[in-house]
Amino acid sequence: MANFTGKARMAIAVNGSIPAPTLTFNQGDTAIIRVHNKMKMETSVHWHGLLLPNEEDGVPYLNTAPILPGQTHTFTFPLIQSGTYWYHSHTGVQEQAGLYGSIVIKRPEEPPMKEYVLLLSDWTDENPHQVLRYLKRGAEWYSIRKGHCKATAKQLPRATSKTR
Ligand SMILES: [Cu+2]
Repeated sequence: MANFTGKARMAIAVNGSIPAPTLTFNQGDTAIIRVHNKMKMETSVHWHGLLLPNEEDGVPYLNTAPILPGQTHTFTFPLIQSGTYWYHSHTGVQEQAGLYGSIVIKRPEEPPMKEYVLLLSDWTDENPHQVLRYLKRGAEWYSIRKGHCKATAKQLPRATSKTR
């Protein structure tokens, strides 16, 4: 359970953390990352923006097998670039539930200094599946609820936890 707004919601954390831990590497190193899936559903981790062998990219059913419940998957790839990137689940709405984090790859000549990663994300207390359903329906549900379309707002029920 996570609570960012005063309302607790089911979420997905990595090592107990949302966002997931910042992974720090040095350019030229080989990253070895073991993903233990302790959930009862499959998962995936995509290394967003990293240049790596196709089979390490982490997009399930496209270039990496999904990580099944209870399974451990080891990613191994050379770090040929530097900079700050992020990683996230590429399965369902797991990213929206909290499965994302940052990756920092330092240049070899970089002087040692204290650095901070600022990671911005959005959060909803609603079930992300519900959000996706409303968005896909093409209805102006979120505008209506915010009172941007006053005429129809009265006719529609408010989304509550009961509608999940
Ligand atoms: Cu991505």
